[in-house]
Amino acid sequence: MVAGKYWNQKIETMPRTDIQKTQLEKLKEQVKYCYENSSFYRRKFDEVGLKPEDIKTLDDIVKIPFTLKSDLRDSYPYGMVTTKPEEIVEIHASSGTTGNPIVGSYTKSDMDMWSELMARCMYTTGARPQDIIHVSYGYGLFTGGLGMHYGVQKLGARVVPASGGNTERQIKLMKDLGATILACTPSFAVYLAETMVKEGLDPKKELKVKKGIFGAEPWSNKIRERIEAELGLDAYDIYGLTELCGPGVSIECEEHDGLHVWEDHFIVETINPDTGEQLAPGEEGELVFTTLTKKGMPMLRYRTRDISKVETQTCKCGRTHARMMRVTGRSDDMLIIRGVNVFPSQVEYAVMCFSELAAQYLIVVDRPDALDTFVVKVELTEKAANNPALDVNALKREIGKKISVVTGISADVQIVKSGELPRTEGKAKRVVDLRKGKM
Ligand code: DLL
Repeated sequence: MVAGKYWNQKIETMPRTDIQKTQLEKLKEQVKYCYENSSFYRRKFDEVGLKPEDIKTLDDIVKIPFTLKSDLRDSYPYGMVTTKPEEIVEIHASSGTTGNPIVGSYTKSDMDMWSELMARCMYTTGARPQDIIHVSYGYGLFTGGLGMHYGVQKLGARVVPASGGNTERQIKLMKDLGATILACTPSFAVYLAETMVKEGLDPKKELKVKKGIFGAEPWSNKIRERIEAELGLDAYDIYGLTELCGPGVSIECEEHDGLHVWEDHFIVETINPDTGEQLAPGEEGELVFTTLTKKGMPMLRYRTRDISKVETQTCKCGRTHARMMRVTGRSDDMLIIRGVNVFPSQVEYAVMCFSELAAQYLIVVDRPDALDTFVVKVELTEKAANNPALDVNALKREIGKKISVVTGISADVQIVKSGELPRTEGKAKRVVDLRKGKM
């Protein structure tokens, strides 16, 4: 069993010069591997006349073309896989920009790496084998539930795989089974606290939860303070994305001064989202990650669209791995609603499947209480509006079903009068996000 402050002291506190040395060795290997095993990367390299041997220093990484979400969409479902099909042992997925999800393909060694990093993350928050970890991230294609699960198992603690939904039952289970750590989205944590108060329960008295591992969506310091005060716990921010592995790319330590990016497995850069130019540590920009050890679906310079900045000084906790500061927003139009990534283009795709609907639509997202609401307003075409035989309620249900299939969450569909949705001469306004300022 691991004892002491670190899960892997040698790696976590390695001098930065050594981190960079290993990163360079692994980068060269990963680049060569991609060039030799992926027609996608070979084509990208050939287009700019780059050969794996041209990567001689870490600074040479800027020569590598970016990989974009659209590259994953265009190569759906298996085009980015670099191994033999039979070596892929697990699949996860998150929302793509249209009908097709972003698929993550994992080999056995990728699964081992992911579990190891998740165990390291948990240990960094102070989780130990004697803990009971209640996981309310969704289980299934989403990486949240199973990612946490694999980490807890590797750590040797007890996992309660509660998954999402049924808040009352979750509260009962947390109480009865004695959860000491809660892992869920920050918005679910707020909702849980509110539900307990509504039920006349004081979370601080009823629960033994001392820590929370929260992520999958942006959250402010205000939300953190509220969760900590209401649930009486110490909150830790965890970050990750399906394209890289899922949760486990970075996590806060007890200093709560940024999230340590596990640099023995990832190179993190920040870039100017408009020019693509690499930025210096401390400058705010878009996070770009390169995987160093992945086999099933390696990512070279993957543009996350997440806005943050990276600090490289040694942390007070003694860890030397760079810290990304809390993600403050995105450089694209992706919304995160109830922890699920939603692109306006997905809603558009769903709406356009109905010939009864006009091309106008408006997404309204709000957070009246702790949980996000997701309203999609659509208009009928003139022809449909004048059709007395049209069953509007049935149509609404069908639209709702389609949106739910495409985005993975249910929407409140509202059919409004023709011409009611705002028209603009310039760029159409498709999203009204009323959550801003309520976080
Ligand atoms: O959300 C993985 C995850 C699960 C992370 C559980 C943490 C906890 P995706 O569904 O692929 O993967 O969504 C990735 O979610 O690009 C960010 O925009 C956002 N995101 C994830 N973690 C954070 C965080 C998972 N801590 C996308 N803060 C990312 C802000 C986050 N945004």
